[in-house]
Amino acid sequence: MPSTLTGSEQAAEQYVSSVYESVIRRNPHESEFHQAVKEILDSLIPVFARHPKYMKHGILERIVEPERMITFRVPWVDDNGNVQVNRGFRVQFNSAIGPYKGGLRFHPSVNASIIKFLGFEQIFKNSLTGQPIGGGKGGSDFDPKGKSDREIMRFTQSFMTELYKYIGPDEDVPAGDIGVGAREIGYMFGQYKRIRGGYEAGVLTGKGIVYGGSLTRTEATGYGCVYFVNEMLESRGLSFQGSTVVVSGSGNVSIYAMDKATQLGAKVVACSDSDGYVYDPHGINLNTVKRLKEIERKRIREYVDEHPHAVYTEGCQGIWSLPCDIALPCATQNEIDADSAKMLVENGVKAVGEGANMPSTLEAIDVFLKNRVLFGPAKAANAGGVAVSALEMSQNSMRQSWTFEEVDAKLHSIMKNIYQNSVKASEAYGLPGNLVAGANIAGFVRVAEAMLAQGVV
Ligand code: NDP
Ligand code: 2IT
Repeated sequence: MPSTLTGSEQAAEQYVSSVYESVIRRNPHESEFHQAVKEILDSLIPVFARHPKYMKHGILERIVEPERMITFRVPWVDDNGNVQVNRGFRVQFNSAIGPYKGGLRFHPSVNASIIKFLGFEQIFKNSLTGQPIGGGKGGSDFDPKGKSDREIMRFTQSFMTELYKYIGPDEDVPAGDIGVGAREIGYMFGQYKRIRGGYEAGVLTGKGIVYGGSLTRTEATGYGCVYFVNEMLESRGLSFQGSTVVVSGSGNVSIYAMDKATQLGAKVVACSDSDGYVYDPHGINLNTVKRLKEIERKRIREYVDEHPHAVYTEGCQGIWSLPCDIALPCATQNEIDADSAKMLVENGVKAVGEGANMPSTLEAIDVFLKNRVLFGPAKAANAGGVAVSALEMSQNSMRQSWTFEEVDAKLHSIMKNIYQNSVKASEAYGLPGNLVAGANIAGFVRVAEAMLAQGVV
């Protein structure tokens, strides 16, 4: 078939594929990082074709290379007196538009590839929020499951005893992610404060309300995701009202996505954890999930003990076989593959909003876009969490705290802006309806302009 690409598009495509090949060569065996890079790079071909200046100044070669990648030993003593050793990570990916900002993940699957994919995504997500925050991410292969509270404290203190050297309110500001919530942030803040000998409230976000946290931060990612999906639905005259929703996961993002979807009149019929999923035809009882997960730290299978009409199924993948109008993947990366995406489409899904980071494989995204499913990509749809983290930093700098309603209103307007900017960018490059491309382009251009202005650094 003859190529329909113009000369400048061909040049851009060649340039992008040569950068992608070098990423694979220089970062072998990092499949998640390759996947995140591929998604962005493919979207940027029309941008380079139209603006060759970004190629000339090596923006892409620089943006795929972290400014700094730190790995460190985290030794700690468990409750049986045994020495345990975990590995800690922090990638400081890009500081063109602000201090590095991004969460910390504690999960046994954490490795350099996972941290780099998350840090890379964070650059563009943070840019989309319109806030002055660069991209970073960190974490450890520590598994918090089954650990006592004292073990969690000893581990997080040891982790911070190394990490503190690299972070600060104007340098790098971590927050939570999988396995890191208010409890872990509290212990890390305490240790940081003790080592530094000063009260630098803005060094971490997701703090407790009594010591500098922001109202609405706990809810922000899940609420923001639903606000974003709501914008997509409205563009086709649809709404959450009366719709059936399936939400994977039962952690922070999932719980508050379920909360807001329910507030907007939807019935959430299923949620999950890494063991399996529950289906409740009456609608998931959120008070039960919150108590089981936020307080008792139990498994989702225990939901059916209190709601006998609900059904628990072992294995988390099967949740995507449930018919629904709206699917919100809020657990982890690559949880929706092409087969799951096809099943969702066959069952009539109208919208997918990614609360988790990179929950859909590249093949699954193709299935959604080809079938004209409204698709809210992670870096746009889940940006509400980090956006409110940036608002927490602002409040800390001003030594003020805003009300829940004030922060929620700002979050809502940020999510609307992200939606509109993504739509505009997709249309400007001839890809209407493709918010994957729109979000990638809008996020990229702001960072690229800042990098151009700041010279080759
Ligand atoms: P939590 O630790 O609070 O919850 C994670 C949930 O996902 C749990 O239900 C967990 O089940 C499930 N899960 C984790 N790993 C897997 C896995 N490998 N397979 C199946 N299920 C899994 O984390 P969050 O809610 O904070 O994070 C969820 C997702 O949202 C992540 O992708 C995160 O990067 C992303 N995100 C988080 C933000 C935030 O503000 N917290 C902001 C933006 C994105 P189990 O308990 O069994 O492990
Ligand atoms: O993936 C994410 O955006 C987060 N885990 C939140 C990061 C933050 O700094 O609030």
